[in-house]
Amino acid sequence: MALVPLKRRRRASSPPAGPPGPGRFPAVVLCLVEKRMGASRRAFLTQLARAKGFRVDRAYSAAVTHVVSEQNSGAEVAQWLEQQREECGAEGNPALLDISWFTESMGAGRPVEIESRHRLRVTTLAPHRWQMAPYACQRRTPLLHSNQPLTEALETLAEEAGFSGSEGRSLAFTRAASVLKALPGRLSTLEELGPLPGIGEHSRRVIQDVLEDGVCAEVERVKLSERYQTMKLFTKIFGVGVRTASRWYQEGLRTLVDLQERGTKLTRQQQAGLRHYDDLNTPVERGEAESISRAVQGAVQRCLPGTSVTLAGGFRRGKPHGHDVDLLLTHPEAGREAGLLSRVVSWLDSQDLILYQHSQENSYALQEGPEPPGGRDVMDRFERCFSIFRLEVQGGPGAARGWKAVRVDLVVAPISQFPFALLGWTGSRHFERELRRFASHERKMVLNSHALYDSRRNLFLPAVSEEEIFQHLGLEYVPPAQRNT
Ligand code: 8DG
Ligand code: CA
Ligand code: CA
Repeated sequence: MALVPLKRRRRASSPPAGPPGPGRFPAVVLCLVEKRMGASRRAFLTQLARAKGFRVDRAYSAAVTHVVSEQNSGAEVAQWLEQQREECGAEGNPALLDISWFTESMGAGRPVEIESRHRLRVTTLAPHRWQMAPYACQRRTPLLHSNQPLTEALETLAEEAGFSGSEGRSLAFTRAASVLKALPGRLSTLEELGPLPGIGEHSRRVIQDVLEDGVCAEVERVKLSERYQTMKLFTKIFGVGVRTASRWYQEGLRTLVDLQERGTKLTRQQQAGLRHYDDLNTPVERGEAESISRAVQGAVQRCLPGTSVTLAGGFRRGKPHGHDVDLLLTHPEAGREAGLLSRVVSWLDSQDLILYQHSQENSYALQEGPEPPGGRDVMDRFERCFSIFRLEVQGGPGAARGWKAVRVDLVVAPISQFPFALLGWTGSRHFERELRRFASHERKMVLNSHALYDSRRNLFLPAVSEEEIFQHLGLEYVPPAQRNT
C-alpha cells in the first residue's frame, strides 16, 4: 500500500478555498461591523481572533456565519447586513451577535455556543413596525435608551416652549421625546416611526433634521439665544420659576451679578438659592442622597421611632444622580405622623445640618374629594419641608470647605395615603401627568398624590401598594426603573 506523503494528506483534509490565514474552526467565519466599533478597534480584534485561529473576513460574503458588532442596536446591524447583501449580491444568513459572544469566545479559545443573550434583537427593522401604547404610563421607559440625540433636541424645544409660557407646545415636544425614549432600538429613518402616537409634525421635522444632519438648526438657534440662556440661568435659582425669570429678563437683567448689582428684590428662598447657586446646580450623587436619607432616618428615630424614610424621585427610578433628594416619611400607625416634621427639622437644624428650610402644613382634607387633574398638576398638600442641607463631603466641588449644599424635599404622608404619595413622588413628572390623564380620560377616575377617586361609582379606591393603584386603573404595573419617560 502506497503511503500518501504527509504533506499531500494534510492538503487533502484542509478546508476548501477561502482567504488564507487561520482556520482552526472551519464552521465559523467572522465579520466585524466597523460602525461604532471604530476602525482601529476592529483591526485589533481581527488580529486577536486570527491569532487564536479564527477566520475573520474583511468584507461580508455569503460565507460569513457570525456578524459581530459592538454598541449597535439589532436594527442597525440588520440594516448594515441588508446593505452588504445588496453590495455583494449574495444572501447568507449569519447570526447577528453582540461583542459579548466574541469576548467569551476569545476567552475560551474557541467559538462558544451562541445563547440568546448573545444575539442582537432585531424586532425593529421593518418600517412602521413600532407599536406603542398611547399613554406613557402604559409603556416601559428605561433610564438608558438609544435615541439620546433626538430626545435631547426635542427636550430643548420643550424647555424653550415652557420658558415662553406655551405649555401646550412644551407638552407636545415632551410627549414626542417620551415616545422615542420607549423605542426598543435606535431610530434610523423617520419612516420607521410610522403613525406612532404623540409625535406631531414639528417634532417629526426636528427628528428628521437630527437624523440627516446630526443637529437641528432650530434647536441650535434656541440654545444660542440670549433669552433661552438667561431663562435657564435664572430658573436654576432655587425659588425662581418661569414667570419671575421672564420678568427679570424683560427688565434687562442677564446675569446673577446683575441681580445683586441692581438690587433686585429676592425672597428668602431665592436669596438662599443664589447663595448656594453653584452647589445646587452640581448633580447630587446617589451616595450623597443615601447619606442624607440616613441622617433623616437618624432624626426620625429620635423624634418618632418606627417612622420610615423612603428615597423617592429620580433616585428611586434608578438615576445615578439628581438635582435634589426627595424623601417620604410615614408612620405605620395612622395619625402618629402629625407634628413630626417640625420636630425632625428642629433636630436636624440643631445638628447644623440645615442651611435653609421652609415648611408647609398639611392642608388636605379627604372629604373634599381630589381635585380635578390639570391646573395644580403635581402639587399636593402634604406637610412638607423644602430645604437645603449642609452635607459633609470629602471630594468634589465642596471639598475645600468640607461641605456642600444639597436641596432636599421632606414630605410626610399618612400611612393610608402613602402608596399614592410614593407613586406621585417617584415621577417622572411626565409619567405622573400621563397616569392622571389616563385615569381621567380612560377610566373617569381622579388620581393625585393623596388618593384615587372613581367618579362613576362615587367612591375612593384605597390601596396598600403602588401595584394596587395600577390594578384599580386597569394598568399593567410599571416598576420605578421603567418610569423614566
Ligand atoms: P431629579 O431631581 O433627579 O432632577 O428629578 P426628579 O426627582 O424626577 O424630579 P423632582 O422635581 O425632584 O420631582 C419628583 C417627583 O415629585 C415628580 O414626579 C413630581 C413629584 N411631586 C409631587 N408633588 C409635588 C409637589 O408638590 N412639588 C414638586 N416639586 N414635586 C412634586 O408628587
Ligand atoms: Ca428629585
Ligand atoms: Ca424634588
